Amino acid sequence: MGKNMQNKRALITGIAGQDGAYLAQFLLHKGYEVHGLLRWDSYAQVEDQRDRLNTLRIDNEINLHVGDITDANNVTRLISEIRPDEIYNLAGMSQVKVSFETPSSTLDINASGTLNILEAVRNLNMAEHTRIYQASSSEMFGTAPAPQNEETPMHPCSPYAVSKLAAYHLMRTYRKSYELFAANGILFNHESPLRGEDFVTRKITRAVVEIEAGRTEPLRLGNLESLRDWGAAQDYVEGMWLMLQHETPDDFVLATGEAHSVRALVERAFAHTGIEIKWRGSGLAEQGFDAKSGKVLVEVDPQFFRPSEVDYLLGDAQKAQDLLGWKPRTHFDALVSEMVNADRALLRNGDVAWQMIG
Ligand code: F7E
Repeated sequence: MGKNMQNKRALITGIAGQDGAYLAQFLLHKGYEVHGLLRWDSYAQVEDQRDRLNTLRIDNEINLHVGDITDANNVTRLISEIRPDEIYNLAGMSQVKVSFETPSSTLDINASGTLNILEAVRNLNMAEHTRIYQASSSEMFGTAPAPQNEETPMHPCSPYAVSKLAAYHLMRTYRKSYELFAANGILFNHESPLRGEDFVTRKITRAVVEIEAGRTEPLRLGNLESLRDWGAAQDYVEGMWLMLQHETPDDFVLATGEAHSVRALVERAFAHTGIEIKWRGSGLAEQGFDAKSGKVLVEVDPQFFRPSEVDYLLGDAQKAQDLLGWKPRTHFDALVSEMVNADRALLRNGDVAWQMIG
């Protein structure tokens, strides 16, 4: 797709991820020329990264570049060649549990990667031309009491959260020091049928449809008590865009204002297939079973616990509503139903992968 009347050009790092794909789709609809960064691991990996863009049937409409945000030279060259009006930095290591295993690379990708983008825009004297969005995270609040908003002091408790908090402060520092248009979107959990299967929502919806189709292995999960504010990714990418259209750069929470436990998510997803889950036992011995057949469908597995857990995230997105006119459209129940239905369709099409789910 070429330039358009509006002539706006966006660069999305992390375009292969859930948010990258939906944001690309959203910006294409708005008439943007969309550029996206794919990480180089191997040729096969680069091809795999097109999966979500293929699913949305937009991969031919995007200018894809191979690169790496941890490579400052690469980032500077790409930004100077593309000269984007808007950069959405969605690239990152996004798995909180994995960050405990790979803290150094997590810091490198999430914090130094963001710094590379800020420095490139500064050094190329593009501060007046280019607006930057940073994918900050509700995980930065950590153990801070709920509900959390832009004023809540942050108490991160994972390498992931610390890396995101560093990037958040770099954005604020560059905004103040160099008058860069640098906006942080502090997004609470947001999900969709394109969510990776290692996040709890998608892990649950996939397992539920597989169990419905005859899988006998129970679904194994970690902490059933954690509370999260789960919204829909497609609603949230619109909020990212709105932040860069605002007259001044600022920080905004995007959230639904409703929290549910992992346990409630399990119950809701099974309910969608007509199964009522009952619980017995406690701690690691707790089991979820089918109220009708008595079959054990859910077990607790210590391998899915984290060294330290964020118990309760519940966002207050009043500021985004007041200043950006942003509001989430999708309710939790509808989101879970949509994800279960999408996984059913995938399964019908022969995409059986329950051995991948732990
Ligand atoms: O975990 C619990 C787990 O991995 C949600 C990322 O997008 O949102 C996401 O981070 C909760 C946690 O997401 C399993 O302990 C129980 O309390 O789906 P999750 P997350 O860690 O909240 C934030 C906003 C981000 O920024 C991140 O990038 O579910 N949980 N059992 C489990 N979680 C997983 N993954 N697998 C389990 O078996």
